[in-house]
Amino acid sequence: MATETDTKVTKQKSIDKAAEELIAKAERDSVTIAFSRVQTQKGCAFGKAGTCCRMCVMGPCRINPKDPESARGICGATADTIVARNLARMVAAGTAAHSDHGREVAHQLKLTAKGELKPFCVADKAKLVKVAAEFGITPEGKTTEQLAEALADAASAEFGKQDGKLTFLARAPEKRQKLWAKLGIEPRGVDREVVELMHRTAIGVDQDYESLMVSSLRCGMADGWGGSMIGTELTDIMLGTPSPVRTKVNLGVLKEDQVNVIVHGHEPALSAMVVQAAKDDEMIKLSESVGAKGINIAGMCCTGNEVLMRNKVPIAGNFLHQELAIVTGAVEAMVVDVQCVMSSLPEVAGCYHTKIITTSRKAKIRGAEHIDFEEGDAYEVAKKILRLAIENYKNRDAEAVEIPDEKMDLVAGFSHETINYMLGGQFRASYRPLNDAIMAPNRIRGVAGVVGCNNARYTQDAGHIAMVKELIANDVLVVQTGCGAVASAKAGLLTPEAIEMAGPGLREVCEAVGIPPVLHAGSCVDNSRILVALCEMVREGGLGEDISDLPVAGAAPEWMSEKAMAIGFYVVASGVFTVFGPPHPVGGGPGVSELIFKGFEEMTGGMFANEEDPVAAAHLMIDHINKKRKALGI
Ligand code: SF4
Ligand code: MSK
Repeated sequence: MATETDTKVTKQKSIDKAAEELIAKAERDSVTIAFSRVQTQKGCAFGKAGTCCRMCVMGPCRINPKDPESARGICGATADTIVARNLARMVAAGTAAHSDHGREVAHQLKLTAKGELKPFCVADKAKLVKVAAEFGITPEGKTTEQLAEALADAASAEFGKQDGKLTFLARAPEKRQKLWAKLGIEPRGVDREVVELMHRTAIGVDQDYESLMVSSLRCGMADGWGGSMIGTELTDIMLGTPSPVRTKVNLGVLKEDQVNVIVHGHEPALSAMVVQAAKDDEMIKLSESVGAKGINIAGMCCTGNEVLMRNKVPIAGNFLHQELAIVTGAVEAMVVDVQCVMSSLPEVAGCYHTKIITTSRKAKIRGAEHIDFEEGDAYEVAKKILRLAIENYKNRDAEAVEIPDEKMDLVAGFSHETINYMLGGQFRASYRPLNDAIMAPNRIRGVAGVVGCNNARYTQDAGHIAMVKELIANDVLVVQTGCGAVASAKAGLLTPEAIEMAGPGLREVCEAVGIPPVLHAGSCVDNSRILVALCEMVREGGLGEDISDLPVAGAAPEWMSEKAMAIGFYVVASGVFTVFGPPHPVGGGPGVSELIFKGFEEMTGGMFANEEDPVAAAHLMIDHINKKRKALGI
């Protein structure tokens, strides 16, 4: 049996002209980047099918279903057990990542409340009061800081809780909550679900693939309704709840005559401070003293999405743009925190003059400079980072600079609260107009969440753009987060002008309300905003009693991260049909495949599908939306 997959690496590397230009420059500069490494990393057929087990050192065991002699691992594990364990570990890792992010935000809110993380303060007091109430904490007799500290403690306790259930589950429709209770997938505490799933997947523990998959649903729920939701809500309280902003996207936002600093990763607190410090007179003067005309901050990946929505900072790109930004030769510093930061950055930076600065104790990279950001004076840490970048400006080789001309306008910042206000107005905020537009014939057919990453094995952004265009042309309102949102932004789909590409019904509504047909709702953890929006749609009435009744669907057309798998599991557990582009690594487990692609629907009302062709995938979503419309009699 072949050990290499037949995974084709698509010939066209990106549909983004800026990427094409810089991929060519990297080649000329003899710099190895993901777009070149993917040509030599062929992958493994067993890994792709999910049938390689490394849970103990008697292995690795690889299951070849066509060969009876290798139908089981040494311990007797079947293909389905191995496939389920591997998939479950992806969910556990993805949940851990989002949730440790959420935990960090809770910790930062507590430090802020105690005045130990300067100069942060509570930015959204109204949201603080509202979220605190959900934890049973009243503002009476408390200062804003005391209330914030009490909420931070309560939110932190959600991670270590051993019994009961997560507080935010109460946001879901009653029918959904009852179903979760019946299925036994209400997460007790975030950490408990991750630890238990890791335990279950160790050699000789849970060997029943169905039991493993149900536990994975519960663990995923701990992400979406736990860690991620805490991350989103507490970040809003600390840094401000996003509202629509208009700015620019793509590598053309870098400036030839300024000190360029890119903030990259997922946790935005320090980056927000870097943005603020870049406006400091002292820093501007310092940049002028080295011959620059100021400091230009640009975002990347989800830290980029966060500072884009709250600070109107232009965003230089999505996941596969991170190395390309360095290849421009115009970036003085790339400041990274956690997640989706390529290990290759110091090596690529070594070919130019860029400084890679890690800032989280949890995420260090050999060859990068580390500046710790944990507590104390964040503003001083931000200034220290900027000083390094400014000093580095003199090392820029003007000959090596090539900034693509590509940049596009975008509107971002559609938090659940904003959608509410925009649809219903400041004084009668409501989802009623959205529900009415869905219930009316020939207006909005339904809503799709198109989220997730870039994947170097697929043409960058092609899946996102083809899918989103097909959906809006068929009157489906699209909500996006993460790198998918950035892909659409680069293609001009996040502008009000994109209504030209929308079907007549969607176009009419977007024109009336003044929104683009594709809404940027934030970063990866902000998929929790989509959950809240779905709950509101049910609560508003007329579209059924549960999330699974809604004419909605989800997709991750270019996913690659374990976090995307965790998101998929909580979205399906919440009752939403979800299509992944790159296939789930379950091809070697017929039982697991049958369960996640069919059986889950009977259990949760949601299920997975795989479809690599983005237009065909869009039609799976549209068919599902039509099915739900029919069931609702609309
Ligand atoms: Fe092989 Fe079983 Fe060990 Fe996995 S747990 S490596 S299947 S012996
Ligand atoms: S950054 S998880 S590549 S969306 Fe959130 Fe992008 Fe995927 Fe990372």
